[in-house]
Amino acid sequence: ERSYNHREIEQKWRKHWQEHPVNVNDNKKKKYYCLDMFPYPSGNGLHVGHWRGYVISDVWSRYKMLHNYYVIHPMGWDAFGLPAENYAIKMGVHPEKSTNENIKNIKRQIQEISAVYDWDMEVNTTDPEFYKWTQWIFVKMFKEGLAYEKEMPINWCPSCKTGLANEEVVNGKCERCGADVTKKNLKQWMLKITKYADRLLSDLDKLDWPEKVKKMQADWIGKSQGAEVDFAIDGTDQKITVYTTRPDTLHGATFMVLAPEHAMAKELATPKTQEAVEEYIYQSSLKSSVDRLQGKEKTGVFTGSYAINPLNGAKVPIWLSDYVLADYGTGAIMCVPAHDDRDFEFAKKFEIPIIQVIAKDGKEIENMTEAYTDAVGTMINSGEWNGMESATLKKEAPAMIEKMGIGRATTNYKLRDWVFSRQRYWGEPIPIVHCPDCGAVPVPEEELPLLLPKVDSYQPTGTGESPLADIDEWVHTTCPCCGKPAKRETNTMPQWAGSSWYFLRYVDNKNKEELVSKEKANQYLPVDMYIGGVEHAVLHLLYSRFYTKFLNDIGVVDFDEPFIKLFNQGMITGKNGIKMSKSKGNVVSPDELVRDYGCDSLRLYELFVGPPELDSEWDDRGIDGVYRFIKKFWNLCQSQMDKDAKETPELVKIRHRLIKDITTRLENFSLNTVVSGFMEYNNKLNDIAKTGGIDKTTLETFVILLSPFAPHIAEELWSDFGHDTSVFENEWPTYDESLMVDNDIEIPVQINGKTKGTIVISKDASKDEVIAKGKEAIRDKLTGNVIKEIYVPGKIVNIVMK
Ligand code: ANZ
Ligand code: ZN
Repeated sequence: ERSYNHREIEQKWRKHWQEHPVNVNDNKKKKYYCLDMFPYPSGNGLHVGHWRGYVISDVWSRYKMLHNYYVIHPMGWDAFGLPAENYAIKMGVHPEKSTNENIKNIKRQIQEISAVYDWDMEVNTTDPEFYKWTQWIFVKMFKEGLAYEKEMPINWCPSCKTGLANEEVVNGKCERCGADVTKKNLKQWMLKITKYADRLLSDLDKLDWPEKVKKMQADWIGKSQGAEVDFAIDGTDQKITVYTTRPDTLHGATFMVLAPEHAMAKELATPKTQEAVEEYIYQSSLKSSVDRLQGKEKTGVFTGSYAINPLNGAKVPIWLSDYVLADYGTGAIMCVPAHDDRDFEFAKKFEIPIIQVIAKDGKEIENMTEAYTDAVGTMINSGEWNGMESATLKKEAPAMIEKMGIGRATTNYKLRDWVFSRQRYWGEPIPIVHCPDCGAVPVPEEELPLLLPKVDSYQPTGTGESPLADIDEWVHTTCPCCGKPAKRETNTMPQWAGSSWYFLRYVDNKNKEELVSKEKANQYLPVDMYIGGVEHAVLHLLYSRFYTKFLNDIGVVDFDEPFIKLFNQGMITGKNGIKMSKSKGNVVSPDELVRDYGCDSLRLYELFVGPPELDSEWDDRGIDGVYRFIKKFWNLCQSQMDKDAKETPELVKIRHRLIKDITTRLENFSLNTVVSGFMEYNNKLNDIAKTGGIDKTTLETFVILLSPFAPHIAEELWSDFGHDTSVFENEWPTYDESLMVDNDIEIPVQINGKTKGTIVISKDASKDEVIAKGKEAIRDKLTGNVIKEIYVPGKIVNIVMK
């Protein structure tokens, strides 16, 4: 009998699979596209947390292979962007060099997982042959009017010295470095993702994604329905339009608030208020939008002007306050302190009247201590609307307002257009030339890629210009349109650009003519299963859906959703649930674990640590248990291999139960319980083996079931069982419920009424069979003369002795 030597076996099979790939496209099989969120090749290498997602996706891929699919399972590198650039600056090496070194190291580490990645499909977002198409998509968007320039206050990270998308600002801080985000006025390239807001929202219904993620996307898109209402400015012929989702409360509007950035904010000031108004506008410009929304105490300034409520003619003061955002709705609101929390707080602080217009139980509240925000109750203090139900009115008011000519029904989205420029070096140059005569002109498609010039100084400038602006010979060019001297755009694209479409490129990564051929796209896409961390629930997944819809619209692909099914794995954390990171000093590298226990054990342990969708704490010591299981199963197989034991009804039953348990748990992605299931059944079989033999079919079935999880040992045992094919050429075993029912009963065996043992036997066994088996079980205790053998059917065997 051979003992288990993981190093030898794993080396042997890795080499073998390289020479004889197990996942081959014979053009007859159905396709299955199982995609990992591709890694960012940072300098720290992989830790056991990164392994988790890759093991899950590989198990799933191999499981699909065993269902006779050709599995598209590619891997690549998302290598442009801030983290790579910051790392390069810290280490004092050029980002291209450090990125390539990091890729090499991480690729080696990923190969240790022994996943069935098809490295011929590899892509790298910083490869000119790849980013040519990232730029091409931008040019197409520009031509379709979806990419445009706009001067606007953007989120600015003073530490990373670059602009950030809204999505990259978390609680007012830079998602990358944690610095407080401020505002800066810059001319930006924008992508009109808002044009797709409705489709991005309604098509969520088509997706087999976790509900939680769909909800996060829906909330981010933030569709709301209401009305715009026009208020005249007292004493002028101008008007201010507000956006409200509660037009039913129009009679209760006792003041109006404009965002400090509102175009009319300054004009509304009177000589008396001018100084205070300008100071307030300046102070607000220093705050980020999140700070403003979460600001603890309301601040504001009275402009000195009044607006006229178009419904009842009431004269209401116009204030400025930073709780109103300039870029949502119309940047101006009518304030109903009785029914809105923020307005209530503001009115209390600045002593503005509060008029209740919805009565909950028909009664007016004497002294309101908080706003009543439900649209439930009867209208009061509302002129002709008195007595109506507020919920009904809320729905009908927009149309009524439109009829009266004082406003119109509108829909608003929280989703903003995507700020697409970064003032940094390490990204795809935006392929635009600025011509004094022709304006912004795209680089001709046949001239792409527009290469990122090699420079020595790639540190951020902090001026709001990218380091590319310093390269004169690059910046100065001629206009593709009129040929006159012109300047290149010097901003680069955000990190998300390449990852928004990379999954399309894998299947046709060497195509020089097209981003992806129609034929390949239709053959292999969309992605059937996408596996990655939940931290990408909004950003990356929303951008990818937007890009796919755009490419569908311009005829590049025939589908409009990229990822049919999504699985989000939880994080592996260090002790006490702390995220693994170099700075916390709690990073566990897979390298030593693979060396000491083997890839198969680490793969199983990655799954065993906990439910895959939840965060799980890592404890190195636990891997021992998995290793023991593998060795025990190995030894069982080795000891039974040449025995040629017959299958018994009990073994058939166990086999079918094993198949069912593993299959249903795997289908439910309950991968940790798959592993515990293997352990449980392994123990059962070992117990049986103590007194009898295990038939080959049962052991081979176990090996096939184990193969997606621990591929090396499965391959080795499969070959030990005498096969010269790969274990992955099998079909996933199926089970038969009827063979799983319990036909066996347990019967105590007694001598003179005292239990001496038990037997397990078919409930249909005859009296003679039962008694023979019973006597056999207590043979060494049958020392006297047997005078009587009693069998109470299904209950008891009693041997009477003298
Ligand atoms: C009057 C009113 C009365 C409101 C009431 C609410 C309750 P969502 O669902 O988020 O779309 N609002 C509109 N534009 C705003 C802006 N630029 N900044 C901050 N707040 C703004 O909410 C829309 C509601 O948020 C609008 O309805 C408006 O206040 C406010 F009892 O108008 B409401
Ligand atoms: Zn020109």
